[in-house]
Amino acid sequence: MDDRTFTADAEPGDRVTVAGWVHEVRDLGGIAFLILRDKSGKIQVKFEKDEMDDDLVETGLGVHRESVIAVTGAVEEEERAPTGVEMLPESVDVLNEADAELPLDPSGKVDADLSTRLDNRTLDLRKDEVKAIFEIRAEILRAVRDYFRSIGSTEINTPKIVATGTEGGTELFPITYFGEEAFMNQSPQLFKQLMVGSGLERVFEVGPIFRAEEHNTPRHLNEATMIDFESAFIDHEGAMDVCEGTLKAAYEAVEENCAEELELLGYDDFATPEGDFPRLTYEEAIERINATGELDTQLVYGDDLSTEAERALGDDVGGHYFITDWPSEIKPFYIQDYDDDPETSKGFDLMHPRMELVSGGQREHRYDALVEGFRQQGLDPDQFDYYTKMFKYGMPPHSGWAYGVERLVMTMLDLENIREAVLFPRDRQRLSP
Ligand code: AMO
Repeated sequence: MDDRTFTADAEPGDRVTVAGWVHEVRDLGGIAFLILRDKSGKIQVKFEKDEMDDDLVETGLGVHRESVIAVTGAVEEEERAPTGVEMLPESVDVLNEADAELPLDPSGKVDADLSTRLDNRTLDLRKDEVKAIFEIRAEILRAVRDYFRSIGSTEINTPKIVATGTEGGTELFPITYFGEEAFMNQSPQLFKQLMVGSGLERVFEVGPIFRAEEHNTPRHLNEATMIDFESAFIDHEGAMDVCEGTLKAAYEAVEENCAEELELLGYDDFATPEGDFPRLTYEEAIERINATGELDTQLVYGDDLSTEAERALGDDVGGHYFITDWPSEIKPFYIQDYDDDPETSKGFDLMHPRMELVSGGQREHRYDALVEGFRQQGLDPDQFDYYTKMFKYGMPPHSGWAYGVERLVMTMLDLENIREAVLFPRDRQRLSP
C-alpha cells in the first residue's frame, strides 16, 4: 500500500491507487458509481458498463458496502461528482469483503441508538460526524500539552495501581495484587503533589482515572481521562490563571484547526470564551442560586451544590466561571484552609454553565497541618506515610487542579451524553467492547 494516494490528494490528470471502504454503490443502468471513502474524504469511481472489462465492472459493483478495496485508475475533472473529480478504474482489488448485513449503517442513513453505536464503535467511527469528535478531542490534548510546555510544565506518568484512595465520596475499584488488596487509582493527586517537591517543580499528566461511581448519568463515567496539573510556588489564584489559560488554549486550537470538524457537527458560531472568567466565592454562589428561585429548598452554607443548583447558577452566569473559597469540610484533606479563617478552604472549581469541569486548590504543604487534616476527615495518616513523610523534607507551597477530558469535550461540543466523548465508555452496564 506504499503507493496509495488519499482521496483528498487525487488531482485531475493523475493516475493513482486509492484504498478505503465502499461507502455506496449507485447503479444507474449503463453507468454506475462507487463512492470510496478513506480518512481524508470520498471519491467517486465511475463504471461504464459497455466500455469496461466485464470482470472489472462485476467486481466493482458486486462488492458489499463497507468492504475494503483498492482502486487504480485515472483521475478526471467532473463537476457533477460530489468532490469535482472522479476516477475511471483500471483495476479493483477487494482487500477484505464485508458481510452483506451490517449491525450499523455507517452512511448514517439509518439512525442507531447510542447503545448499538457503542456496541459497534468501529463502524460508528466511520461516520464523519462521530470521527470529528475524536479529531477534536485529539486537538484539545495536543493544544493542552503545548500550553503546558509553554509554561515550563513537565509531563509525568504515575501509577494506576495503588494501595489507597484519595478522593473521598467516590468508591474505589479493588483488585488483587499478588494476593494483597490494591485499588485502581481515582486520581494522580498524591503523586503529582510529591513531584512538585521533586526537582521537577511543575508537572502535568494526561491519564485514566477509575471511579466506582454508582450514578449512571449522562456525565459520569467509571473510567475517565483527567488532565492533572500541579505547580510549586503558585497559590490557588495562580492555579486558576493556568486553568483558565488551558481552557482558552484548547478552545482556540479547536477554533483555528478544526473548522471542518466543527462544520460536520453543525457549528457555525463556535467561539473561544473571551474575558476573564468570574470568580465567585462559594458564599456568593449560594446567594445567587437562592436568588434564582429555581430550587425547591434554599441552600444553606455548607451544602454541596446539586446538579440543579449548578444548572441554576450556570444559567444565571451564562459562561465559564470559578467557585472559590469552599467550606473546608466539603473539600478533601489535601486542600489548604485560610490561616485566618480555618473554616474556609483555598479550593476552587471551574464550572461550565452545564456542569463542573475542574476541581483544584492550594494544597496544605505544612506537615503538621496536613496530618491534622487527615485526622479531621477520619483518615489514618499512617496509611499515607509514603506521602506525608515527604512533607518533612522540604515541600514547597503548591497548587494544582484536574480537568475531566470527557466533560471538556462534552461541554465544548454541546454533546448530550459524556459517552459520545469516549471511544469505549466504561459505565455500570458496559465493560465491553
Ligand atoms: P475531582 O474528583 O473533582 O478532583 O475530579 C476532577 C474532575 O474530573 C472529572 N471527573 C469525572 N468525569 C467523568 N466521570 C467521573 N466519574 C468523574 N469524576 C471526576 C470532573 C471533575 O471536575 N484530585 C482532584 C483534583 C485536584 O484537586 O487537582 C480530583 O480528582 O470534570
